[in-house]
Amino acid sequence: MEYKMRTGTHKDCKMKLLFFLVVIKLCSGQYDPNVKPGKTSIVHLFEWKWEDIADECERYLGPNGFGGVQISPPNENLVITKPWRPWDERYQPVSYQLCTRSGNEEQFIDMVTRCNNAGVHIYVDTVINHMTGYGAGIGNSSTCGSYFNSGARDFPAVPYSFLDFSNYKCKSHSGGIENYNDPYQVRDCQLLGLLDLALEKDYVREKIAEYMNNLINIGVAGFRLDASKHMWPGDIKAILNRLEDLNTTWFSNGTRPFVYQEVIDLGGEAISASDYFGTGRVTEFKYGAKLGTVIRRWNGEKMAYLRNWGEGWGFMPSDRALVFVDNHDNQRGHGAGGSSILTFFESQLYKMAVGFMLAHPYGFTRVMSSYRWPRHFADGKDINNWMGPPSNPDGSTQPVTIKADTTCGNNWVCEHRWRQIKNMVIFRNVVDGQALTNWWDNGNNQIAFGRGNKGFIVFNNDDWDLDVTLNTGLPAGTYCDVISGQKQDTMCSGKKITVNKDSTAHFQISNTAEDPFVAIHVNAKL
Ligand code: QV4
Ligand code: CA
Repeated sequence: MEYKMRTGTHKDCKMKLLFFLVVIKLCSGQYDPNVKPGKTSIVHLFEWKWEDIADECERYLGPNGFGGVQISPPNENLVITKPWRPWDERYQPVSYQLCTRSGNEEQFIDMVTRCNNAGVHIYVDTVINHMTGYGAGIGNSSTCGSYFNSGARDFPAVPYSFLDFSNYKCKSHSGGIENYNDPYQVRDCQLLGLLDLALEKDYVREKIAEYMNNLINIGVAGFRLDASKHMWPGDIKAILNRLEDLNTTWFSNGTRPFVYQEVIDLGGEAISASDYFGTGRVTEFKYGAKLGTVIRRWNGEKMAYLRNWGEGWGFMPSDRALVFVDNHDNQRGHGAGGSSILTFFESQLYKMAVGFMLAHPYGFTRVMSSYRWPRHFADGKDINNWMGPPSNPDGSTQPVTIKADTTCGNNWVCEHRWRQIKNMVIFRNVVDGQALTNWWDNGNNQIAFGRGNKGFIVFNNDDWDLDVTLNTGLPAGTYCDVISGQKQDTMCSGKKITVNKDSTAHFQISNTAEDPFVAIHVNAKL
């Protein structure tokens, strides 16, 4: 089984496997997130500038146990001015040169170096299914000024010509994807009018691998493969087979890049997430959609039903899943997920959802970090959902400023700096490897569970108070609740919880509390 799932992921795997059991781990690197030992999460610093990310790695992410950062696409993209500099222009590549609104190549190298040295790894959002849209135009309106002609399918800065695109294979009327139940259309036709690359071509594979190998040599730890559903698994495999091992300045010999593929599978389509298990992890979009429904108590859902959360809810195997409460698409009504998705706009419920995700053992976790935009609904749709990051009149991105209370300015939300979320990232590190234990629920929306003898969490999402004595599994002592406060030296700025000799503890959580949940772990013992 192991053998079957992992063959072909690296050129040499098959052969080495026959001789050395130990090589299995090296070959299976694409499932392993490549975070430093003891770290368990990454954060998506959506649209941040490279110099701000470098600072954040050193001053905040490293010291607080974050394993890595997913960055916005670093390669040259179309500059869109109508509407003014939307965020999604970064999903319209013009070349593989490293210059975007986030910074140039020198700044990129500096970020990767400084973050790696701070023990925080970089994961690149890689847009390789397509180039810019067919209708993008002719000229140099791209982030490094490279010339292109989208109508002629000419991108000399790569170079790609009309021979490198897959339109000759596409059988739909319009040349775009019209029917998501036809896997050929989904892979061979244009997604949203974006020029679809012929990934079966050796030349195209080589150009993409060159780009990704450049990133690997600079020192990145892995890749989010954008629009993976629109690429044939065999083509993805052929590209990954051309990738080098990670840079040995920071990673041990033979480490393969971590790969997580963006496949939106909410069920009911011809293509399923499992088609991509052979080439890496896959985004589990059911996770945020379902968790949002439960925490909102929609459709008769209750937190008590979370008892068998994970595979028990029809999700993919935990060791294949990349999980998140919201992402840059579904927090603003793009992509899939729908109205149940929780975001920073509903902060109280959002913190509970993220807290639950980070406490629960299922999947590899990604925390979202956003910028604020003036959401404006018309006919149920947010008409401002195209708006790019906080920017200056010339279009340059504004820096992430840090206030005295450690929150961010300039409309950067920095969810990852919210005390409750930051402390749950640490909680997940502390309980890493421990099984889910001591589940309790009231049959409704009050639940609690532990992670071995390392940590315990209690939620009250009912409309009445919680007042109960539970077995926590923890050693006796006084613990600091890391949601209402945190341990500072020998003091606790939040609630204190006393765990008795028999591991039981008494919990009281008002349903009107600012954060109606409590979390304790052995590193927050007083
Ligand atoms: C429009 C029309 C098309 C027409 C085309 C003609 O809608 O029907 O063919 O013009 O030129 C933007 C516009 C979109 C426009 C397109 C091309 O929104 O209306 O097409 O540009 O000009 C992001 C945004 C998209 C954006 C795209 C490129 O979400 O709105 O499109 O960037 O700028 C599916 C996929 C999944 C995908 C998700 C959004 O299975 O893979 O849709 N998610 C990823 C990224 C996402 C990104 C892309 C893929 C594309 O997470 O952020 O799309 O790289 O579910
Ligand atoms: Ca395609």
